[in-house]
Amino acid sequence: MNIKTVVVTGGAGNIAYSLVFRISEIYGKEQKIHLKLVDIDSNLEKLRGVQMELEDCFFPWLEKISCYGNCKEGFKDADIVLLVGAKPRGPGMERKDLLKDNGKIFKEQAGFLEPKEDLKVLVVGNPCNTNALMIKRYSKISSKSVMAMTMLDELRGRTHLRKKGLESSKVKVYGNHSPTMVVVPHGIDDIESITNTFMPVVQKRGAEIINARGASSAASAANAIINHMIHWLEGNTYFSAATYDRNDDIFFSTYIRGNDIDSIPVKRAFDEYKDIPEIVNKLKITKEELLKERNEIEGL
Ligand code: NAX
Repeated sequence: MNIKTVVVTGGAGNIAYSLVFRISEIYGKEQKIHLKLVDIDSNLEKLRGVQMELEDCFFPWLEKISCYGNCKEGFKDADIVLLVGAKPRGPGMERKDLLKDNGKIFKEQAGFLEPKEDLKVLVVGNPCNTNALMIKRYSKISSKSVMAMTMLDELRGRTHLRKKGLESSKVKVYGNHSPTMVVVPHGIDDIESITNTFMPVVQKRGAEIINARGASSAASAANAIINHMIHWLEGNTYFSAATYDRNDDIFFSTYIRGNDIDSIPVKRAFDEYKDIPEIVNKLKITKEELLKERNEIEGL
């Protein structure tokens, strides 16, 4: 029997709690799955709670479920690795400290990833672009097996347009998954409203949800992970994701075709908007931010 092994780190966290019960949507309900949940040792008991709930759902696709307090065992035989777990930014913590703490976590995790044909590793834990760079640098897997997630930003953009009665099947996200991200709806020419209204709405949506809900996006993030993985596996649809740029040595979000990961997303983005200075300036800012993040994790 063909069983796919799907690993979710941060398995005891908020996003995972919305994600794991929907994980069969990635491959379709016919596919049997061995689900491996990974978290830090001190959360093993919580992981077991999630395991019990999954078992009680009596899902036909759930062949096996295992819990781990380390990635060494957790990553074995993986077909898909969803790197959701990360250290959160605590009160008074600076972004550069967050970068370093998570840089170390992702560097360690990278060492446990085993190369496998068609392995797909999605980095969700923030700062996701730079964490993805750590995975690329310190693992033996192909850079084409690693992406960082900006799908939630794309879906947020499409939602905003729909509310305004504007249909756009593509909302392109460029650069870093941070407030500098550049978000452009395809086929809409009003640059002023894109830069002054549309982009800030998407950029601030995460903070708006925290203010309203008292907690960060979880179910919508889980939904974006599933969307991303379906697109990636299908290989023939266009979607937003951060991929490795071999020239600038950063993970830069762009709009890509599933399997056509060309390793120069920065150049493609600048080429696409070369006649629109407002967008080019914003692309420069988000690229600079990624280069700065890259410098901050040097030597970890
Ligand atoms: P939670 O704090 O609820 O859960 C994180 C879990 O990760 C915890 O259970 C923690 O113990 C675990 N963890 C920490 N270090 C670990 C390690 N070394 N190995 C395994 N597990 C580890 O956060 P949650 O709300 O689930 O968010 C998870 C991450 O997603 C955060 O970094 C968050 O910023 C990021 N997000 C990324 C998004 C994106 O679009 N890329 C959107 C949603 C979200 O903000």
